Amino acid sequence: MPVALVTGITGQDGSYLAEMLLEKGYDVVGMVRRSSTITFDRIEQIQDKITIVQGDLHDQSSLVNVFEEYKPDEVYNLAAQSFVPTSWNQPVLTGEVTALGVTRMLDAMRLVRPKARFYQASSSEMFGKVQEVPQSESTPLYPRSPYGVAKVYGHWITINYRESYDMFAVSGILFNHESPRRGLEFVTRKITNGVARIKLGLDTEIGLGNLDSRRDWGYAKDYVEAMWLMLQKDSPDDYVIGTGETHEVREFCEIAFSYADLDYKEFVKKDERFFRPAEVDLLVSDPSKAKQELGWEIKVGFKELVEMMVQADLDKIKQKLGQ
Ligand code: NAP
Ligand code: G4F
Repeated sequence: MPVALVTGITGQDGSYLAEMLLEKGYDVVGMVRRSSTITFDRIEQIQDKITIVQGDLHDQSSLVNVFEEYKPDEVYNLAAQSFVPTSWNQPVLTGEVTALGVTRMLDAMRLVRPKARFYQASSSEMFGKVQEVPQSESTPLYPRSPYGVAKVYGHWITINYRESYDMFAVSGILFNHESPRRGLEFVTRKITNGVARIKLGLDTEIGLGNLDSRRDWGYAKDYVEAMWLMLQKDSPDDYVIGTGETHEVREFCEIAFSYADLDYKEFVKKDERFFRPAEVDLLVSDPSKAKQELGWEIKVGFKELVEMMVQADLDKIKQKLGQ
């Protein structure tokens, strides 16, 4: 059985990717960082089917050890400090993990498993102040946060290792993707969790920042399929992955609240704390290369995604309340 190493397996994407790889017959090795409490909520259901190993993107020898012990055939580097606002508060840590962490992974692979295939989780945040609409693989990059800057480094070091050492290393430029497993601080889950709490009488409002910004939002489960497809190609290349549609945060609110028979205008309050020092106003992908060369398509559209997330939060909270 092929062995897949997944960093960031405890995160949203890592959990969906691990489930998909298991279905395809891989031995899945998930790298987790040491923590004083276990953070395995998203992988509880597959914990007995995967191998968990400790390692940290800060620590080179831990990565080399993982490569030596498990000899992966495919490596998915999903681990990162992935929350954009935190990157202004912790810019150095974000650079260490989200930027230099990629080099540490690539270098461990170069030394121990140079023939393995490497996927880097790059981001549409790299387009930032967009230089072109829609954004494709050839759109110039203009990041607007320390996170975006770190991802640009990760993107280019992946290409550089491919070109310098002839390694099979690809960069997937993924636009925002969401799910019921999304972290609670990201705007989509903050809204759907807030709607559920308001509907069930636990809260009376949600404080949000910029409602005008536009994102290209897809379903995370569709996006992990694209990661795998990129590593099955004959030769390595980089791909933009997104829906090709863009929606305002306001529109996300409208659909989420109306699914629960509520009017968002009554419950969403402006909160200055959630505005950013530099905003990414508009993201919209041109995923035509991925469609043509990978045969990749989305299965879940925007409205379905929003409603799925609200329903999942309603179910989760009702279960906690014993309803
Ligand atoms: P996520 O839910 O925030 O997961 C991040 C993962 O990285 C977690 O498993 C976390 O572990 C791990 N991690 C953080 N610091 C680490 C370190 N120093 N060493 C080892 N592991 C560490 O992120 P996601 O939404 O699944 O995204 C996956 C990747 O895709 C990230 O690189 C993100 O930047 C990128 N991306 C995401 C999107 C999106 O819309 N979701 C779009 C484009 C790119 P803990 O559980 O211990 O915190
Ligand atoms: O949900 P967000 O925090 O996601 P953001 O910044 O787009 O980043 C996500 O997608 C990237 C891909 O483009 C990933 F690389 C990254 O790791 C992450 O997964 O914010 C979306 C938008 C922003 O414009 C923000 O200003 O929502 C706006 N927003 C308005 N009120 C808010 C809030 N964002 C958050 N997190 N919280 C608010 O209260």
